[in-house]
Amino acid sequence: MRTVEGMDPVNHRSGRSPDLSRVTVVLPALNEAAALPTALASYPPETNLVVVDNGSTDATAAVAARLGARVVFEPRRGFGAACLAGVHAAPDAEVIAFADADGSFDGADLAAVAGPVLDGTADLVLGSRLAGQRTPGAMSPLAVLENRLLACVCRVGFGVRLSDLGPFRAIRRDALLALGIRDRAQGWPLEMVARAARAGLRIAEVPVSYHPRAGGASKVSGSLPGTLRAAWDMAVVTARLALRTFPDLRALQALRIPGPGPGGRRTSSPAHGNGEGRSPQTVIHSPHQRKSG
Ligand SMILES: Nc1nc2c(ncn2[C@@H]2O[C@H](COP(=O)(O)OP(=O)(O)OP(=O)(O)O)[C@@H](O)[C@H]2O)c(=O)[nH]1
Ligand SMILES: [Mg+2]
Repeated sequence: MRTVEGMDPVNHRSGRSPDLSRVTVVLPALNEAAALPTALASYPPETNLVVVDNGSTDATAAVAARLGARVVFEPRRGFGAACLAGVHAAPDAEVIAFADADGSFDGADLAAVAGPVLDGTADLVLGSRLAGQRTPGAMSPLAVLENRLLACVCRVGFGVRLSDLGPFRAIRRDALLALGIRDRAQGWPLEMVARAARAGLRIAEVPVSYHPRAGGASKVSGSLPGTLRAAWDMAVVTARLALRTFPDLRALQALRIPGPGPGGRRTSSPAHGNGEGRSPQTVIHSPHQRKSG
């Protein structure tokens, strides 16, 4: 596993296979009827899949339901609104993973992404497309550049060293909700990482494979309006987080987050780590033995 800020590598693959029935995968989907069959087919059968639709005009919901996923409708528009609706729809999930619904990720990578969160060796794991195997053409040179820039923003602004701000990621549900992410649009993924860093969560990345979307049209980096909108949303999030304190992060004190044991240390930024969050001795605690989300 590739890690940040000197966290010791954790080879969760050498242990037992993670119990993926404890994971709910939230897949935000906007007009993804054509891609969903590929997107959903690759997940291990024990995985709980929640497809969140907030505004599709095609058969996204019907296709997702036919393929056995739970379908959640969210009336508010926006990528972040969809992600949050999926989290709220899975109250018993221990770990939430997020992935795109366009078939660009391989569900077989879920064990690598969720495994370190399930076994308690990381708090937030991001799948890095730039560190993993990419089908030629899966990411345009512009998308690669955008993600390198975002990785740079994470390093300089929030003290997190990443190769890619990937959307395929996993985090404990209680920790995620305690972060109090406010953005409801394309700034959601960046705000998650920024707030996790400020809260001192252990952030890690693992390589994941990445393919061109399996069908349908791009909403974000494959279209100019989508790219500009996402860039704006992320700029707003960055500015807001840079200017504001994080009073809501005190909610994390109610959780017990693991301290820097032999498995590694947290990724709080020396430049920004102002002690918000919780005391160094706290540990994550696992109220849920089994999800049903
Ligand atoms: N529910 C919902 N899903 C969204 C929204 N915007 C984007 N998505 C989904 O978010 C995921 C990422 O969007 P994509 O269009 O694949 O963006 P991208 O990966 O940058 O672009 P591609 O190169 O075409 O894959 C897909 O599953 C979309 O359907 C939204 O407003 N609501
Ligand atoms: Mg995509």
